[in-house]
Amino acid sequence: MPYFAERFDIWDKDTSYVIGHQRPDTDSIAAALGYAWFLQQTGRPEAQPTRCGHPSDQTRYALERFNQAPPRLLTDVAPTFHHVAERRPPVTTSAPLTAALDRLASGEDIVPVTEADGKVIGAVTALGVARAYARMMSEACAAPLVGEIVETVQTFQSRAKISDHRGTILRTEESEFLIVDDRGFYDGVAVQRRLLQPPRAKLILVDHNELTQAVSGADEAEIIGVLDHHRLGNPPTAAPIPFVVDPVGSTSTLIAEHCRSRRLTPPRGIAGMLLSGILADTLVFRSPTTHERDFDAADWLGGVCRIDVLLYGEELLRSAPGLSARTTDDILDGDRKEYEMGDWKVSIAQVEVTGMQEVPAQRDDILEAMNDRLKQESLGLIALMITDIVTGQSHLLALGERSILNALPFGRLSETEWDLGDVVSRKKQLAPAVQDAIESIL
Ligand SMILES: [Mn+2]
Repeated sequence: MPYFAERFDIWDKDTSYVIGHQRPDTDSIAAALGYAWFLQQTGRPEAQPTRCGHPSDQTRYALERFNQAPPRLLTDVAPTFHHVAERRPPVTTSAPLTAALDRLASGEDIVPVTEADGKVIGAVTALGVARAYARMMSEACAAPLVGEIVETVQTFQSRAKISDHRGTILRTEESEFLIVDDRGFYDGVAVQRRLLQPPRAKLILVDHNELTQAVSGADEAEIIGVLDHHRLGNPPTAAPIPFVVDPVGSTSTLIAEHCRSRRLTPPRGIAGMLLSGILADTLVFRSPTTHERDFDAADWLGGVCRIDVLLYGEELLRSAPGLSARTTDDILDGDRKEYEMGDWKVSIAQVEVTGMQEVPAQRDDILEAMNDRLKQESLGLIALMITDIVTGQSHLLALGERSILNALPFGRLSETEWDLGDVVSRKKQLAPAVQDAIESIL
């Protein structure tokens, strides 16, 4: 499974990352690929598609169908020590002391010292030199090598987040620190003044605009653009940014429209992914979130990639494996979103099935796992919306504050299950209904 052979990657300050929400769905992945392509064509060559979670089975089906690699994984965008490391050349332990003295004299507080292979030993400091000089005077010995006067100085790991160490950085007397990688090899020197104002990752959010749904560390990044179709919950920005939130059926629709208005035809793979994003988010136009513009965009994209839109749509929806083939964690966390409603944190997961008969065998396990998350995440409500994509009907499993559960405006089937009828959209139908229920009991 090549998608999971992933390693931690540090962000680069010269790249603009086009990134979807956590636990990405097909629209979120498609939008990252499609919008990064669009930006690259329109004067932002530094735009790069990214994701902050694993592609779902459905998304992987679409990626394979259109021969596309998933966007690059970026799990955290907080500034790290690596981002401020100045690559001053180190001196080795066997070098004469004069190699370090000139550098101290020219204003460096610490001169990094490594073994010949680059492993960090410490640093030459003015204090270390003074001590060595005093010893030389009293014992009349020869001028020492660097290795004989090296001092231990405050050292940080390249990948550590600066924000996790702000207290130490502020309290310490020193103003320069050594930065080493996981294996202890030299990465650079960090200066306090730079640490207090590190560079920030540039993010263009697609398919979401709330920080609670964004990649970890987004609160320390610079949001330079938003393209979305969800409710507003965005953070304030320091400068004005391009910000598009348009209530159509998918973010992919907005990207297709951007391309058309600039007379740009995406390559077949990108067009196919954008089409997949529209079909997945609108449940092949059955969701009430569907807009006339989604049909138009899908029609155009279908032409670009020469595919029967409706036929492919059904194929895509059915590509998700049944409940029994999935783990409880995957069912619950595969597509779960968190909201602030009233004074409560509310988490709503969504899963698609091809028949409600799949539910009973899984119900107890799912409820138990929901109960764990309810406690661990201090939620007021956790809910799983189960949508039958064949009939367009949904059920809801929910646990949480009794007052919220009692206020839910749906037919209650049991203590923990509701019949939602033809409600199929979390965004347009379920989440607003839950929000109203919570406001009604405040
Ligand atoms: Mn979407």
